Amino acid sequence: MAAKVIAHIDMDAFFAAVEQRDNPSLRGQPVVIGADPKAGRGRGVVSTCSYEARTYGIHSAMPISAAYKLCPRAAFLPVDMRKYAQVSDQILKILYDFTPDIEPVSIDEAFLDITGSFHFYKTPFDTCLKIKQRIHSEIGLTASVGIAPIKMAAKIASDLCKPDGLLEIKRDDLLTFLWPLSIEKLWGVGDKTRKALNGLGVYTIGDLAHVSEDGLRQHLGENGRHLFALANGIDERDVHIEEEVKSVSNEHTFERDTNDKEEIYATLLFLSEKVSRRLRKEQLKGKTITLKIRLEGFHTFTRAFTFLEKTNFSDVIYKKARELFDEFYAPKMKIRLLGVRVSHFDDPYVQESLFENKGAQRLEKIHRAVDTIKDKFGEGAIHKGPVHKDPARLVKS
Ligand code: TTP
Ligand code: MG
Repeated sequence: MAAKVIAHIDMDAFFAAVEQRDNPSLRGQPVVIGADPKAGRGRGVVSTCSYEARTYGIHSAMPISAAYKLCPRAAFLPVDMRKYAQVSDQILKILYDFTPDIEPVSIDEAFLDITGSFHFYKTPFDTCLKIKQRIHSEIGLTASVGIAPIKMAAKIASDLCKPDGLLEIKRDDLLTFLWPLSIEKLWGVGDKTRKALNGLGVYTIGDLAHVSEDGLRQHLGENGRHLFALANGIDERDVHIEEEVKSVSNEHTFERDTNDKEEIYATLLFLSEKVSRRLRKEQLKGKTITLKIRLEGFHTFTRAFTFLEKTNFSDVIYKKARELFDEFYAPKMKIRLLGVRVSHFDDPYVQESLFENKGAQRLEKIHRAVDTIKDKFGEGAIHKGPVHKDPARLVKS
């Protein structure tokens, strides 16, 4: 198996760092992002906090009231997801300048397979230094980066060098790096497995690498074999890149065949929004919109339109889908199923900024912010235009 070079990048105190960037008076101060503390009686938890606040013992997921007790003078700020999602997108754009082989893991974290691209910047270390520098100069934030031949070690490395760190584990040093670490650092070792392993006298990754594989399998089953491989520096998981998508579509079958225009338009809007959101998630834009209409009796028709420019905006998709429907529809037709599809993509990694005007970029940001809210609070959180009478019926068919 050819040696891989994997980088794991994770932003430092992400939400808090964005707030400190945007408000200089917060820099160097304890900052807690999360629920409202209401003089120590607030409910809810800490999302994250600045490194200054961490010296007081405050950490993510702690009750906000406990954080307040530890440091009442800290600045307590609400979560501004819209802003953080925008910053996250900007960071991702920088990463795509270095390689298309990216697996975003969370809002502030991604794996990069730089095996085939690091030579542009001489070494993996220089490549990741450049990434850190660009994030710092263009976004105004610090990131920590781990480099290793396997994903797990890259993630451990980025964690160990925080904040603002860069740590490379070379193939020859991989086991020397891993073996002194506690087994909790291994992926897939939770509390239960840790206790089971401790019972076998296994405390470090090195201990695990030296027990018998068969014995481990007896105690832990298939997971035992997997952990044994990890402890020996073998992790076959590649950076997971989305497979090429040829089209993005969504369909809805009505419970009863309908000719109610209001219901039909609301369904088209719902389908357009879902397709639009999927497209943005996959970083895709398409030129062709296809409307699928099935009438009572299962006769199915499609109507398509190709734009001059690619889009992933729900309003554009909806408007065209509705036009196509109106052109097709004749009185007395009863509709059984509707589908909206967008296709005709180019290379998703081709930067489009040269062709896009500022207005389109702004619109895209707004769409992404809405996506984030829907991801967090569900499909019903935000509606544009007509609201379907009974959204519960509109679950994807
Ligand atoms: P993390 O990367 O885990 O934390 P962090 O970036 O704040 O700090 P570190 O320097 O240790 O990486 O999470 C990224 C963001 O996700 C974090 O800024 C806030 C959010 N988050 C929550 O909302 N709740 C949580 O429990 C955690 C862990 C994170
Ligand atoms: Mg982070």
